[in-house]
Amino acid sequence: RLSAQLEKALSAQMNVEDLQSHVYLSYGIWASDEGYEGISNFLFRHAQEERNHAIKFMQYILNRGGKPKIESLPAPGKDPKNLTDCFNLVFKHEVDNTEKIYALVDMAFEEKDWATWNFLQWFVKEQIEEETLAMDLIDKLKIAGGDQASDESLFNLDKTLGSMPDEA
Ligand code: OFO
Repeated sequence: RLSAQLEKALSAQMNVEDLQSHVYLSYGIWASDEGYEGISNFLFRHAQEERNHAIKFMQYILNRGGKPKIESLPAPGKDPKNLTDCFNLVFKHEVDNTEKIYALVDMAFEEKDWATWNFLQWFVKEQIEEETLAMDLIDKLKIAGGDQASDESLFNLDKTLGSMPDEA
């Protein structure tokens, strides 16, 4: 069975993943409103992934005899100022989340809860992928010309992101 400390920490992370999902939904709404349908679609799919992460935490806590607690979530915060800001924010959210996952890994290690440690390895790997993906977004936008990009390059970038395959 999970320790009370890990149960609480994993449950808090479940809520963090849900908040991430809301943040990406809000960025997706912003992007759609700005006319970037492909980028919006990409962000909405990413929001769904974060939701799935929350469910993974929920299910794991239940499987280990714990009881996850759904908390009320703060509002996602301000809209991005432009696409560069949007992708930088996505990267920042992922880096912050990686730190949270590492803190959980540390806690599982301290407690010698190897089942939880093993469960968390999926997220360690996932975070590497998500940080790489976010850096890739930033690079793609830079190559397109950043916020000074022509309509044509933005149109192409929007199309590319809209058709990027789903992840886990
Ligand atoms: Fe993008 O992070 Fe979940 O774990």
